[in-house]
Amino acid sequence: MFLPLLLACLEPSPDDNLLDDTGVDTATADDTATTTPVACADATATGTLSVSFSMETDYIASMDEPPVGTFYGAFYSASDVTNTGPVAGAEPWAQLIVPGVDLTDPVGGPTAALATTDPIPACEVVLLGFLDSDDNDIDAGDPVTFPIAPNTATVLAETSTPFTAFFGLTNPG
Ligand SMILES: [Ca+2]
Ligand SMILES: [Ca+2]
Repeated sequence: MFLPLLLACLEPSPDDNLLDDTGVDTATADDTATTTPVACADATATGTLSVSFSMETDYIASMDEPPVGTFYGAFYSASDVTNTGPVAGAEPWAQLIVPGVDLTDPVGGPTAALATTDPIPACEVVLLGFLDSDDNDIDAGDPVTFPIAPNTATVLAETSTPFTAFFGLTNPG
């Protein structure tokens, strides 16, 4: 019964538009926002993510404290986040706060599944967040999730999908 919903999510990717390219460049900022692979705002079904954590071991070696603490983050529409963070006005679909994240055994993880998100639209999302390894909110040296793969996930309707957040670097400051 979910097939129509899934099909509804399979909107053309930006690359598909090449087939329709008339050679006239009419792209605008608004066009960019409406040619995302999956439009979360249009999704009519929801699913959840079962979240584990992992981290680049080279960055663990550079930290002043063990990579242990509370994770603070949120899932956004993948199309709402750039390398510098959420675009203006972007609202997260689900907050994620997970105490007790411990990436020391095994070093770098992955951990077991430590949390399940609230229901999220069945679409492509990205996780933006940090591990507060020194218990003082976000600051220099805290592990962070860069908002690109593998911190992207496709939420499937009525399904809890495994997802491993990846701290690929530490906050430069
Ligand atoms: Ca901190
Ligand atoms: Ca820190």
